[in-house]
Amino acid sequence: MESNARNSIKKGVALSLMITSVVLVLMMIFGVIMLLNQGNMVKIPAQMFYKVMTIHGTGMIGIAALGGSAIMWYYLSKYIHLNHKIFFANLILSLIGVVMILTAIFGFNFSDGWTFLYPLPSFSAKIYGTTGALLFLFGLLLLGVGYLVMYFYLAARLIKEYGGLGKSLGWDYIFRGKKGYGPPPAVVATTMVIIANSTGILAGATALVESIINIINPNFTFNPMLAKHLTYAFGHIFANCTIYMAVITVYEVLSEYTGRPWKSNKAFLIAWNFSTLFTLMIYTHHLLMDFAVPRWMLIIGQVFSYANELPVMVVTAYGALMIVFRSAVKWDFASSMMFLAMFGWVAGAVPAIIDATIVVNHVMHNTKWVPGHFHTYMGMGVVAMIFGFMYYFNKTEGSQRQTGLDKFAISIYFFFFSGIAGSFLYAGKISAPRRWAEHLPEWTGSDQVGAICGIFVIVAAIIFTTRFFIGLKNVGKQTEQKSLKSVS
Ligand code: HEM
Ligand SMILES: [Cu+2]
Repeated sequence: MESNARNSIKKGVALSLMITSVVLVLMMIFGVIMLLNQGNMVKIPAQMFYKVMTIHGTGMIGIAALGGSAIMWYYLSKYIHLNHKIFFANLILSLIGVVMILTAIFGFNFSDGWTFLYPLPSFSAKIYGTTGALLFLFGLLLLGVGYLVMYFYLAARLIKEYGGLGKSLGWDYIFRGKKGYGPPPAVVATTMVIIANSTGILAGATALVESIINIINPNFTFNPMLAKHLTYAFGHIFANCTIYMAVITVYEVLSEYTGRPWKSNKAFLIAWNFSTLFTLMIYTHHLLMDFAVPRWMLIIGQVFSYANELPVMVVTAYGALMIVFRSAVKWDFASSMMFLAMFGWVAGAVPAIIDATIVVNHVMHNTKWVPGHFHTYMGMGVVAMIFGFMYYFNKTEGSQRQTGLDKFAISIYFFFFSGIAGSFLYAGKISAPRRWAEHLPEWTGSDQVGAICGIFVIVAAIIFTTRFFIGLKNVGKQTEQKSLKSVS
């Protein structure tokens, strides 16, 4: 029974990873198309650029969340019993949402960006008709509902197993002096994500419903500033949580490869508690340019943005160094990816910390500096963790064997992704604005460098993806053999 349930989860995880890797490649192609256009190497109509930008942003964030969820389910199901139907329910709702979003963009000209900032969707509904805007907003809402169902289910499971979310965040050890180690890191991280992301999604759903009502009946209007708060609370938290789900595989892979368990000591638990709190507080760094926002809120946004990722990043990076130090770690695709992804995450946080400073933000926030920051931590952090996990999963459940091609692809991926991120940061430094289809001649050089790097990154991603699909052939057989072994 138990191993059957886990097998169904593995199948779900394999399916999600297949979808994730293919969509990643497609979205990367869209990314290169944008750069080719900005760099005047290929010309597409401006509206097409914004459609591509909308699908690239929505698709990338969505797929990072899907890949992260696959990681979370795979490891969490090692510790507690999970019902695979919930995982599939989220997957199906997500896919329906994605089809609606694609139809909105390419069938009905919706091109407002993934952040759907009110009242933009209402404006575009007036220009291009309500169908596109409504399809997009309902599609996102459906995605959000899928995730909420999944998080509420996981919350219920953790409460049952550990006696409360406080307990699964290790409060017994932090506040009540309980000795020993807290729940497994996978459980701690999942609890954090449940709390933060449910809050974020509820905020986002409120903003979505507001927009939908406004489009259906324009007499209902809403305070745009409140809508911006809700929208960015959602956007910030949802994007952030992708890494908090994906990082679970760093803990698991490094501890397995070194043969040293990654224990939740007190520092680890405290760090995750702080990050839970800070992640909820700091979205106001997206509103630093809005003079109507109370000053104290902006100060919270600034001060705690500095502090936000630091605790978890520090315990994770330090923990990763310590667990590997003088261990007999086997360096293969998975462990190297995890290690490099730690570097990508840390490197990506630096420009964010700079940007979260109010004075700098006024100059930098609408430049390509910001995409420079999040492409670093998402591309070389989250997505690298997902690719690393794909390899680990395949090696453990399928038939993946390391080859020279894999090593080559890893180097290509990191080298040229640094090129993309560097070209964005440089464009930010020379004041190229973000989200502009047309660039001035002095900016196009950085776009061209970015586009060329992007092509190499796509090549690496195609290698990862093809290798993953080929290795998956044996997933069923291997698990059968393994469960036979565990029976006998
Ligand atoms: C080959 C890799 C990639 C390339 C070439 C690429 C390129 C781009 C470009 C040119 C933009 C628009 C920048 C501007 O504002 O002018 C962009 C935006 C964005 N990208 Fe990427 N990207 C890549 C990978 C990724 C990855 C891996 C993620 C996340 C998992 C991601 C998430 C985003 C998001 C969220 C936006 C913001 C869209 C918006 O402003 O509404 N990208 N990307
Ligand atoms: Cu943010």
